[in-house]
Amino acid sequence: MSTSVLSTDALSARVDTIFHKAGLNALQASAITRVIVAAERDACKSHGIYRIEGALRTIKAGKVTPDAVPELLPQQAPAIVKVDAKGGFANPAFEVGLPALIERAHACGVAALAINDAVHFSALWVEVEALAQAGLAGLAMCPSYATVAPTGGNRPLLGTNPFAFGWPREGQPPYVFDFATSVAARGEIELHRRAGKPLPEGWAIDSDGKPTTDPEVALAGAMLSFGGHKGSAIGTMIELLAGIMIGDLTSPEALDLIGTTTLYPSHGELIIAFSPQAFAAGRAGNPLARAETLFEAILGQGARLPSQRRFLAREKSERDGIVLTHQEMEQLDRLLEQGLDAV
Ligand code: NDP
Ligand code: PYC
Repeated sequence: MSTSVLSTDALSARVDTIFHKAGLNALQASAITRVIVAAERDACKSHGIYRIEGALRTIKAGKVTPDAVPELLPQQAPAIVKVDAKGGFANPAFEVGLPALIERAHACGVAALAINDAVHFSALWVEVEALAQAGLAGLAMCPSYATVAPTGGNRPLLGTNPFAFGWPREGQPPYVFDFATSVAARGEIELHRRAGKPLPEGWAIDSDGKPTTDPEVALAGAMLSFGGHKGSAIGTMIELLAGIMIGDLTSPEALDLIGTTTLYPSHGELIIAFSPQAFAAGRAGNPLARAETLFEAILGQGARLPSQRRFLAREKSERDGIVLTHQEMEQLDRLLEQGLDAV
């Protein structure tokens, strides 16, 4: 298979140009470029450059506001920061809310950022990593659109509802996990379809509720929650906290609004930041040092930490460049040349 190698800057320039040409303002284009390129750099293919096409389709369909400028809303409660994404992508809204979230979390010990009216398609680890860089532990979560059957059910209702956690570490990358609450992200099913590969068993059911390993059939049927009833309950919690509680759409409502899973859904997101130092104040031991003992014990058994693969991939990409296949390069060239006409 022939491949090309691009630096992070070179890939960013291409992706940013694609989005500028598609009509996004600089704020929207640069924020979604950062998250897509970061995913590609970290070998998170399900949320890397493959996501460009979906973003272009969503722009072309008029389902995202291309010139949105997210607004940090006036503070109504000391530990709640709210950003109105104004119909733009969630990523610039997060960047607008981040400084206030960090400041409030250090001041109050815990604070939350609610993002409303955002179009969402990205990985969440970027956000909890940004909090960890500021010395904060963080949780991030959002609904998606209805594609996952609740355990015991047989039709799409919950979203693939991602859930991410970050914990700061001194002198090394943070402890971060980030996963869909479905067995796999929907992007993984699409990547299997494109590669003509069957799905592993247990990922999905067909429209009659029977198990399937055919990606096409799975996309028309329903995905399954990870860990059965446990993932189903966590997915439901995310609908409650990051949908209903923040006054935004649930996954079934988001699908009803957009009417298709080929465009990106509009909904909210909830990010919670905790100051380990504030919570541990007055108790014995430094929380960050105690966490290291736990991580060492995990590693000591031969297990790996979540994100370890990703940080290694990042190191390699930063050292050697990002490797793209011939097909991926062709696709980038096509999107650069044809813009919205390509989708
Ligand atoms: P994965 O199953 O690929 O990975 C989940 C997490 O588990 C990662 O942090 C991963 O670290 C870690 N992990 C994997 N294997 C091991 C192991 N053996 N030991 C320890 N840790 C391990 O994630 P998903 O496919 O479920 O999700 C991928 C992305 O999709 C996420 O970033 C998520 O935010 C995004 N997503 C976004 C949605 C949206 O609506 N915006 C919806 C659904 C998903 P590592 O990366 O190092 O392998
Ligand atoms: O991969 O499940 C997914 C997904 C849905 C929306 C964005 N990513």
